[in-house]
Amino acid sequence: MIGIIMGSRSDLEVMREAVDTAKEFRVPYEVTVVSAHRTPDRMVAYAKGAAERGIKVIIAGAGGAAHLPGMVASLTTLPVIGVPIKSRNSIDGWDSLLSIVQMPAGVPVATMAVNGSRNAGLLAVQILALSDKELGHKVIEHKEKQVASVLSGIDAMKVQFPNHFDE
Ligand code: RP5
Repeated sequence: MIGIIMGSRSDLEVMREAVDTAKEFRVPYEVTVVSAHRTPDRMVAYAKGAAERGIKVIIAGAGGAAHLPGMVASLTTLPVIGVPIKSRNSIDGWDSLLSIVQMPAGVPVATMAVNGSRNAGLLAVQILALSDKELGHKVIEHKEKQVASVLSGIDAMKVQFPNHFDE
């Protein structure tokens, strides 16, 4: 199961893509709000109980002084994927990005791009696929579909630009 958490309900718009990715790959998930600053006790309870509840990987999105992913990573041995959120009063997302990416050695957080919750979902799926053959096949299929979609875009461009490169 993937545990998807975010610092505020206002982060849901961005984090929805991580949820949609879990749904797309039919991976069980759990979603909730856990704030490092506003509900610190809930954060400790969540992080400490996550493995026992069957969570294998945690996706944590947060904006501003985004301490949630790092603090959760400090409280669990599960892999934590951080999504820096460009929230309302943010400094263009830089505040969230730097708060999440600059972890001290010993407490890793796999930091995605700003608002990169699609990739957070995909990375979580790929981690789960290491021990799930069927899911591994779905990941390969997804990559193949991606290639096919780029190639059909190239075909469409060829009509417009006759001078092109072919492998
Ligand atoms: C952070 O503060 C949250 O992750 C959110 O991105 C930001 C703003 O939260 P709200 O004031 O909208 O609840 O903790």
